[in-house]
Formats: sequence, structure tokens, C-alpha cells
Amino acid sequence: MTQVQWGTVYVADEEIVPQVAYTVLWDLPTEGVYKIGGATTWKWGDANHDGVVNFVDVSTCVDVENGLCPVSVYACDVVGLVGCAPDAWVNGVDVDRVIDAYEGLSYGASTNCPAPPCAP
Ligand SMILES: [Ca+2]
Ligand SMILES: [Ca+2]
Repeated sequence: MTQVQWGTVYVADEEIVPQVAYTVLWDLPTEGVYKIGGATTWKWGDANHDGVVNFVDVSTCVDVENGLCPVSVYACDVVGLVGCAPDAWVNGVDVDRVIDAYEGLSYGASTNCPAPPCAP
């Protein structure tokens, strides 16, 4: 499968933060580790991935919180109730963080989670 065939892949972990480029590896126990591509996580708060954080992102995540699905749940699941990793549940905490992003707060300032590393 090629990187183009992947489409959008939702990943979550405390070490995965917005707008950072990651290398994708395929670990085959008997054959070794292969680099199969790379991907950059979405901009902080950009739930519809159009490159802009605006009221549409906030509205989209309110809809997801209310059970409507204009985007994947994972697009609005930006934090967990406990800890920094998303918890596969969109609630008011996630919407508040998207509002923070809309208001210009960075990921680190909004969540108190480790911010993305500085660009070289
Ligand atoms: Ca957007
Ligand atoms: Ca969440």
C-alpha cells in the first residue's frame, strides 16, 4: 500500500502533537524495520483540515460533540479528560481546546501538554 492509498490516518498518543512531521515505519519482526513514508499532523484546532482554524472548526466540533458527524470523531478529539492523549471521546473539553486554537492559543498554552519541538 502506498502513502497516497492511506488517505487520512488518525493517530493519537501523548507523544504525537500538532503540526509536526513524523516518519512512518513498518516493523516486521522477521524482516526488520522499513521506512514507508512520512506524514505531518494537522494544524492545532484545524478539525476540517483546510489549513485555517476558524469558527467552522469550532462549529464542526460542537456538531461532533452533539452526535452529528460532519467529520471523523478523531478530527475533534484533541485531548483526553485525563492526560494529553486524545481519548476517542469528543466532549466539551475538546471543544474548549478548539476554541482556544481559534482564539490563537498554541497547543502547549492551551493544554499544558508538551509543545511540539521547535523547528530547526
Ligand atoms: Ca479548519
Ligand atoms: Ca477527547
